[in-house]
Amino acid sequence: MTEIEKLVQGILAGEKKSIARAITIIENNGQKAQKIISAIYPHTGKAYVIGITGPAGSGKSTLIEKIVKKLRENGKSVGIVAVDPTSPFTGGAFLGDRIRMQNLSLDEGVFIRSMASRNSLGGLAKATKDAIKVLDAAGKDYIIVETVGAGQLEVDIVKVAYTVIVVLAPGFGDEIQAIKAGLMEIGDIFVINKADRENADRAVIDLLSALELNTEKKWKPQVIKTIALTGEGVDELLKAIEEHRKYLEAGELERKRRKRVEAELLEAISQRLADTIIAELKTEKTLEPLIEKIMNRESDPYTIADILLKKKIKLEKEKK
Ligand SMILES: Nc1nc2c(ncn2[C@@H]2O[C@H](COP(=O)(O)OP(=O)(O)O)[C@@H](O)[C@H]2O)c(=O)[nH]1
Ligand SMILES: [Mg+2]
Repeated sequence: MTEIEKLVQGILAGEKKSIARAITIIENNGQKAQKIISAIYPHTGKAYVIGITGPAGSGKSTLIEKIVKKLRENGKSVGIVAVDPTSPFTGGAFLGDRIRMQNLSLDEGVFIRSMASRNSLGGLAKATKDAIKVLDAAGKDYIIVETVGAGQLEVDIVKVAYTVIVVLAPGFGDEIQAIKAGLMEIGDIFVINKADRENADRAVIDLLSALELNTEKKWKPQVIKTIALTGEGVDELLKAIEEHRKYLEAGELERKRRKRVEAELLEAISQRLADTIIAELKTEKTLEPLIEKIMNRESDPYTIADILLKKKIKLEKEKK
């Protein structure tokens, strides 16, 4: 058995060590990574992916801990992917928070992983998607992806989820921040966490009125109050997740999946094509003269790209 075959067997058996190693290989994104994805792909498509986003400090990680506990009580296995360097899941938070999270990871039915942000942004998004595939193949019933909702990348990442939960805390102008970060459009469920604070009701009202503007959606986003510290409201949140899931499963889910497969395929094609042409240019040392040509205004980047593409297609035809 090859090293990869062994690893894949470990993943399919749900072994933590194999899952962890596979995700590390995926982060480095080489030939091996592709082999792993190809081997596990037939075993994916079963997990339910939940995205949790929102401003830093709104209580996402704390809430996830409580959600996972409930899911475990119901006998469900869970994978957590945190795309957040300050997450207590990864050691970036206060000691107390961190210890609670680490207790979770001692549970055989829970796998926690943070994605390294040394990757390029595009690379990070791809690695996150592939890590989800590994956890899916490993048989996790639920996969929770935590991102700090701060920009386009986070919005992109959270789009891998079927149900997107936006977590806000009252009193910090989070609603405004959420609108700025484009979170209002992507949330299926909105949580006002830290409801132990007095201005929580005000935040709910503000949020509801902000959501009113967004009436095109067929699914009416729900707003739920929680106190992640004590677990209050978490049952309601889980209920809302299941409701949204049922709504999706009545038709929308298949369409969502198809659109994502299409996007992923197109991205893979353009990436491969670009990689191939660029690699050839570099080995043939023809890149420099082309840059020179553009610098001299004898041509432009788009024209050169077209010429290279045509040349490539012609070469492939001649090969046949
Ligand atoms: N008062 C209060 N504090 C909370 C609540 N939920 C989380 N926190 C605290 O808020 C801080 C940030 O929480 P964390 O889960 O790390 O937020 P994240 O950055 O969104 O993941 C931590 O110190 C938590 O203990 C809550 O419901 N009420
Ligand atoms: Mg966090």
